[in-house]
Amino acid sequence: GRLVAATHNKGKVSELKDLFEPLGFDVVSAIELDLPEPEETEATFAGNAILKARAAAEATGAPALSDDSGLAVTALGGAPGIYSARWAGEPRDFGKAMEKVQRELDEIGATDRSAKFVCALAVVWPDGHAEVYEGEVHGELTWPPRGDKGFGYDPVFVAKGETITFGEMDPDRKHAMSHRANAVAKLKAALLA
Ligand code: ITT
Repeated sequence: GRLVAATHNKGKVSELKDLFEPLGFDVVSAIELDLPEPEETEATFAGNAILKARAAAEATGAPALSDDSGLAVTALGGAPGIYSARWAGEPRDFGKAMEKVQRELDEIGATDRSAKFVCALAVVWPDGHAEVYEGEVHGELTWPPRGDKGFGYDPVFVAKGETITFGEMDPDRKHAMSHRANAVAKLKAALLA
């Protein structure tokens, strides 16, 4: 059936299409549908994910899938976290956002460069029922940024056991190990149960 990807982020739309079309869903994005972008007023990834999916489900009458995600840096107390997109300013500049992370780590002389990506995927059905699944991937931050694949903070993130950044990695390989892939696996298990 039809599934609205309740996101305005082109990187996420492309990853969600790659992940859900093989399951037989006809994925159409909030960008294609020209849906308004709701303000993210919740304090958690899961809260914001449900808020975004609910807005799209209500606007379209179709089931909606949203993704709220971000980078949580251990030495920064989990920042930027739910503010990961907002650290890139308006219009979004992730070069600046990555520099801000690096500057803040320098300022506190951090030796711990561990970080994780977190992804909360929410599905809201036309009857209003909501489900949310979270996935994570742990790794280390590198500097300077490397690679032009992926999006967002990918060029500074090296997943545990890897030597290249997500920005240097083939999309298929990222999709097999990412926070989004881990959340998708939980969602798939629930949908197919
Ligand atoms: P929507 O709310 O419309 O979905 P957004 O970009 O504003 O788009 P978020 O509020 O969830 O989405 O912000 C998440 C940010 O975290 C995103 O803009 C990226 O910079 C970063 N991020 C999330 N997943 C990522 C990934 O797989 N690789 C790199 N950065 C990622």
